[in-house]
Amino acid sequence: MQVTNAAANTSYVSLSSLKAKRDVLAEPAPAASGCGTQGGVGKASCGSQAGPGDLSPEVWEKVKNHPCYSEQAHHHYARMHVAVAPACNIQCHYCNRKYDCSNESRPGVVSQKLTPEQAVRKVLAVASVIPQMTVLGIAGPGDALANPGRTFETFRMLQEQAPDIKLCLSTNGLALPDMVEQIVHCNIDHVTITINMVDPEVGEAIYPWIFHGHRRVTGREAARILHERQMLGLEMLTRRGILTKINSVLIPGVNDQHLVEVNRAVKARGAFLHNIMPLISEAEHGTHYGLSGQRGPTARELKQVQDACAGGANLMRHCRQCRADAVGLLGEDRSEEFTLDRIEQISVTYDLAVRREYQQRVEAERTAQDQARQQALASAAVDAEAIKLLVAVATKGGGRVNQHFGHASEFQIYEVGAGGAVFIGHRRVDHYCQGGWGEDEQLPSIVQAINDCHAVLVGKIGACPRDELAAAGIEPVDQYAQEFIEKAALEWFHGYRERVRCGEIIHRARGDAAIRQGALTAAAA
Ligand code: CLF
Ligand code: SF4
Repeated sequence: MQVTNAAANTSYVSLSSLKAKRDVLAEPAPAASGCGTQGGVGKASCGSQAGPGDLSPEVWEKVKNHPCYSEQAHHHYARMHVAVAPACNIQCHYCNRKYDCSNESRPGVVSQKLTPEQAVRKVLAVASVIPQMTVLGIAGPGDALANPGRTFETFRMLQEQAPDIKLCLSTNGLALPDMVEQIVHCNIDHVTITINMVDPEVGEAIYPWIFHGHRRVTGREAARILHERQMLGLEMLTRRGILTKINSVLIPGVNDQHLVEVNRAVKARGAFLHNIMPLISEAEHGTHYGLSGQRGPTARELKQVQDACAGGANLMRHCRQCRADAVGLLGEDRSEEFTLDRIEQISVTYDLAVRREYQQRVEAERTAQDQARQQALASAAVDAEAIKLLVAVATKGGGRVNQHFGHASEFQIYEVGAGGAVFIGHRRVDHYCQGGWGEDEQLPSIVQAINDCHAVLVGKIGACPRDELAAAGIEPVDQYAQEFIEKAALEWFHGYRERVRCGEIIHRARGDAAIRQGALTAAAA
């Protein structure tokens, strides 16, 4: 696959036509987009890897404990979704309405659709059990803004009862321009828009129809209207100071070469982050793409497109494509603990002081993690060698290497070089350990999932997987158990480089890896 790097602000809607519409909008607030610093290995950037030194105090306040908007925060803070929005106003070829919204959620039937009252009760129950839950998102199972009554009523009631919880919503953008004032009124600080194209010719291969202006519109006309509404909505949010994240589904052969253009177009309109996600298209989900054989990208293809967007809108790389009723840290799903039956039995004690105290402890841990990373960088002798490689990490959260290899349901992937260790993604796997014994049949699929990595850092590992990983050329490393991830990755890397330098080993590039589809659903089954 070729990915062009051409910067293109050539989106379909002309800025002059947007300007005419904009003139009727409210007085603009300062744009909320990040600063212009560039990301790179070992260097903080605006967007998901930014720290307090990279952002204005107001923006940092909004992102510091939002697990999707801050990569660092996602190790420590949780989000939850409430499934109050069942309807949708468009059709995407990667979606089957029996399943969660594929653009924001892993396919799998939403276990329970909730009324706003049930949703608020659930949020308060979760907040009293999980003090690190800081964000409520509404992300389906349809489109949040195609169900405005239920969506805004949920936010309004929650804001009254739990004002410290950040409010977040996800939309396809069709209804967005009509809803910006309500979004502002409800104090919703974070909005995700799924934008897969800025050219209706590309769009008509993704969207068979939309429902707009009391009628169903098909073909290129549907894609044109959707595109214009998405761009207008994004600009309106930027002008009102609301942080926006753009989700794009990477569909090989359809929009893979086009997403660089999308990235440039959304950056020009003030998007804070761009999240390029792999298409999920297993045939059993019953989507058009799944049934017609449209494949998702490999890990390398995904990374190539993400890397080609460097210099444009800042990228989020830690998305877990979570369910519309997900609860917990990204990558874990505790929704089963909070079904309607179960929350009836939870004594809800929403205590702001307890939550604040817990979050202060988390902040102290984050500071220690940052200091450990800085020390590891400072003690590293920088040389001219350009070795850069990937390592997989087994972690239960907290930013530490603290998961047994056999218990990992995902591995976090870091790109490590002389300048630092940067999170670039994750790979879902089935547990190797099945209740006390190793499941050898799982091992090849785990190796396939991290096949592009030179090492896997784990809290602990058994002899059998250790040997098989080594045979596949992936070094199993357990000597950094309980250490902070970046520090551990850098220390291992410097040892690796020394071994290369003294001729003990030869550095070789690794191959591609498979992105596992639907693994969370499989694990939960
Ligand atoms: Fe939910 Fe989305 Fe808000 Fe996050 S998820 S509405 S911004 S609180 Fe996050 Fe989940 Fe990825 Fe979405 S990991 S699918 S980006
Ligand atoms: Fe499905 Fe979401 Fe697309 Fe609507 S916007 S069709 S719910 S993926």
